[in-house]
Amino acid sequence: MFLRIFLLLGIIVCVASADNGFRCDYTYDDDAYGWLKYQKVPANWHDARLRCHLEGAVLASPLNFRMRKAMLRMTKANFDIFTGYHATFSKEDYHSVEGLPVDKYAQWVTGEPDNWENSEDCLYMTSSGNLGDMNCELTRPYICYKKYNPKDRRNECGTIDSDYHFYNSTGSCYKFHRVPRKWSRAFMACTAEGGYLAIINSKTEAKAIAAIFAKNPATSMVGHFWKDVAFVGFHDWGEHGEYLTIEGQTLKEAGYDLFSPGEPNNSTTGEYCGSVYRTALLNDLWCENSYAFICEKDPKSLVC
Ligand SMILES: *[C@@H]1O[C@H](CO)[C@@H](O)[C@H](O)[C@H]1NC(C)=O
Ligand SMILES: *[C@@H]1O[C@H](CO)[C@@H](O)[C@H](O)[C@H]1NC(C)=O
Ligand SMILES: *[C@@H]1O[C@H](CO)[C@@H](O)[C@H](O)[C@H]1NC(C)=O
Ligand SMILES: [Ca+2]
Ligand SMILES: [Ca+2]
Ligand SMILES: [Ca+2]
Repeated sequence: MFLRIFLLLGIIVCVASADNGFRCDYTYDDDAYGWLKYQKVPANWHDARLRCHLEGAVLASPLNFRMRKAMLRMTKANFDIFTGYHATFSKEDYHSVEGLPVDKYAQWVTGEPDNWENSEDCLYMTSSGNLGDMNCELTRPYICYKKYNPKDRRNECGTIDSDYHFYNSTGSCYKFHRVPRKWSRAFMACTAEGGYLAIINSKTEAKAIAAIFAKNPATSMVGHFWKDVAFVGFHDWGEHGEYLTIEGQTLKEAGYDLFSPGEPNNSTTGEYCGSVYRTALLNDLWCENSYAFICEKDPKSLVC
C-alpha cells in the first residue's frame, strides 16, 4: 500500500519536473530551489550578467547558506567565480542582481573588501565560499541561476520564453526582439536563448519573416532607433563585399539571396552586417548601431 503511494508520488514528481524543466544545460538543485549552470568560460562581470540574463536566468549570488552550498558544488576547486553581488550603481552599496544586500553571514577573504585603487565594484567567491571585491573588467567563470517558478512551462518551441512562436510553414520557431542591440549582442542573445540569428532559407521563410515583422509595428518598439530594419544571421566575415550566413554558406546556398533594390549599398562608414527590411528583402546594415533583430530556434534545442 505504502509502496504504491510512493510509486505514485514518484511518478507525479517525475511528470511535474519534466513539465517544469527549465533548459537541459541547467541542473536542478534543491538547495538552490532552482536551476544552476556553471559558465566555465571566464567573462567580465557585465558580460557575465548579460549572458545569464539572456539565458533567462540571473548571475548567481550566495544569497544564503543553502545557495552558497549549491554554488560551491558547481565550482571547480581553486577557482574564484564572479557572484552577482556588485556596487556598479553606487560604490560600496553591494547588492545581488536581484537587488538583495550581501548575506549578513557571508565570510570575507582576509583583508577584503578593500576597493583596491578605488577600482573594485564586483564580488567574487573563492572555492571555500569566502567573498572579496575585484575589478569588474577582469574575467572569471560564474554561475547562472534560475529560481523555480511553478508557472513556467516549456512551450512547443522547447523554451519557457513565450515570445518564441512556431511557424508550421518552416518548422522553426522565431522571436522578434523589440529591444534593439548591435549585431554582435543580437548574435549573443539568440545563442543564449538556444537559437541563432535567423537564417532565411527560402521564399516561404521570407514570407514568415515578413509576417513576424508585420506583427511588430514601429509603435511597439520603445526608443530612438530605425524600426523598419532588423538584424538577421549573415555577415561579411571581415571580407568586405561577400556576405555569408553565420553558418558559412553563401546566401544562394542558404536558399534566399533577394536584396532590396539598391542594396547592398555599403552606406557611409561601411555596412558589414545582415538585416532585413519589413518586406523581408535583404539589406546590409551598420553592425555597431542597435536595431531590432530576429532569432530562429529549432524546437528541439534546449530539450533533453
Ligand atoms: C504543417 O506542415 C506540415 C508539413 O509541412 C503539413 O503536413 C501539416 O498539415 C501542417 N499543419 C498545419 C496545421 O498546417
Ligand atoms: C564599404 O565602405 C567601407 C568604408 O566606407 C570601406 O572600407 C569598404 O571597403 C567598403 N566595402 C565595399 C565592399 O565596398
Ligand atoms: C543604403 O542603405 C541604408 C541602410 O542600410 C539606407 O539607410 C540608405 O538609405 C541606403 N542608401 C541608398 C542610397 O539606398
Ligand atoms: Ca579587493
Ligand atoms: Ca531558417
Ligand atoms: Ca544598406
